[in-house]
Amino acid sequence: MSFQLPKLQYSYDALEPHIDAKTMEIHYTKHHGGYTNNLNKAIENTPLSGLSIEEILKNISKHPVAVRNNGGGFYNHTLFWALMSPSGGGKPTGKIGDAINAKFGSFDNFKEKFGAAAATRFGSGWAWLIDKNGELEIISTPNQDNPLMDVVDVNGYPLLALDVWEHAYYLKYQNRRPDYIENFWDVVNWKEVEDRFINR
Ligand code: MN3
Repeated sequence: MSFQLPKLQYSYDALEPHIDAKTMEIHYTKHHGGYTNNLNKAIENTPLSGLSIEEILKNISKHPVAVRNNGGGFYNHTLFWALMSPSGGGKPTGKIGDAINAKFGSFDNFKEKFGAAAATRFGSGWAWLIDKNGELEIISTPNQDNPLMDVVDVNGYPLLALDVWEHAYYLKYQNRRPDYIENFWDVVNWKEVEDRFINR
């Protein structure tokens, strides 16, 4: 049994103008597709074959670097696509909206802190909103590491994720990562974030 590239739930141009169609197509087919294929190659005929991705990630320090990079890439992008929607944006409401206000004071404060984590991640990586033992926290990770891995500084359950690798934005935004981050807020699928928060 091998991992499958999950079907994208919207068309490549669905997140325009915030995420352009060409970036979406290359990011999904080439990058996510590549991580998926290379993960399968890395675990083929090993004891990891047949484990869930979460089971693999939680003990990632024990596995080869190819599993860390491609397993992270597989998981992170699967999550990232689901966390965006053509009908996304706006402010979080319900339980997640309340939790964000309680922790960060306001949605604007939260956006500023999350945006700073994304903007200051040097080189390639991700910004995250996580649930750490019932407490919301903003972190960032390098490369394809994520908060489920036993190699990162702060572990938790990922609620929101933003890919800040150049491949995620360079075609449209070039070096303007802050503009990409600002546009991300217009496509965030808060319903999905809340579902993750409630069912964590
Ligand atoms: Mn990416």
